[in-house]
Amino acid sequence: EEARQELVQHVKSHMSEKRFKHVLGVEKAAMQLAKDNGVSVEKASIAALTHDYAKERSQADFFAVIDSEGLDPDLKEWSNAIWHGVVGAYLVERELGINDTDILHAIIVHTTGAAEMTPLDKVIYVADYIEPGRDFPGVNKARALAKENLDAAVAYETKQTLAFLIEKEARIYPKTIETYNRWVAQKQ
Ligand code: DGI
Ligand code: FE
Ligand code: FE
Ligand code: FE
Repeated sequence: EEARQELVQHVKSHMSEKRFKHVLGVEKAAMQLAKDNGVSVEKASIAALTHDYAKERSQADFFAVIDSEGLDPDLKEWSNAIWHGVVGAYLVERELGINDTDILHAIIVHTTGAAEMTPLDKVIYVADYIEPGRDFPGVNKARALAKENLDAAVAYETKQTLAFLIEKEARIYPKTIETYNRWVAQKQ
């Protein structure tokens, strides 16, 4: 479709060839997961195409958005890994003219997940992890889980990501822990 082609070209112009390939892979995975889970395939396509739109932007660009949108100043203590979704969604809205709050929310939570996730949020969160270009230990297990149960895939991805971050002694964004507590941890 014409609108999609225009969006694809705009997104492509803002990133490396490698990242653009990843974005197209996420779109493919997201459209399938959307279809399987009764989620809007069109929203899944748009959210997937734009989820990493801001990944190659400068710290100054993110700080300007944090200030102008009145976002939590503590965000400045984090890094691109957190900013490109949480803050990047505002750049998607401004620069790509995407106003759909379901899509923008899926972009905001695509890296960390959230305690409250809509089916579209889950589709993008999981598609980002299992897209065809991903190759890491556990990706095939994640793909198999995603085929049978989206929530199980959310839980697996969350646990693996947290374990990976802890292994390299990275700082854990509080929302990542909230995601773990909601989707992985058992009350005991
Ligand atoms: O943008 P992508 O590489 O496609 O994927 P992503 O947005 O899911 O993740 C980007 C990176 O963010 C990935 O290496 C894991 C990392 N990340 C996720 N949660 C946290 C985090 N990094 C830190 N420091 N803290 C987190 O809580
Ligand atoms: Fe642009
Ligand atoms: Fe991302
Ligand atoms: Fe991504």
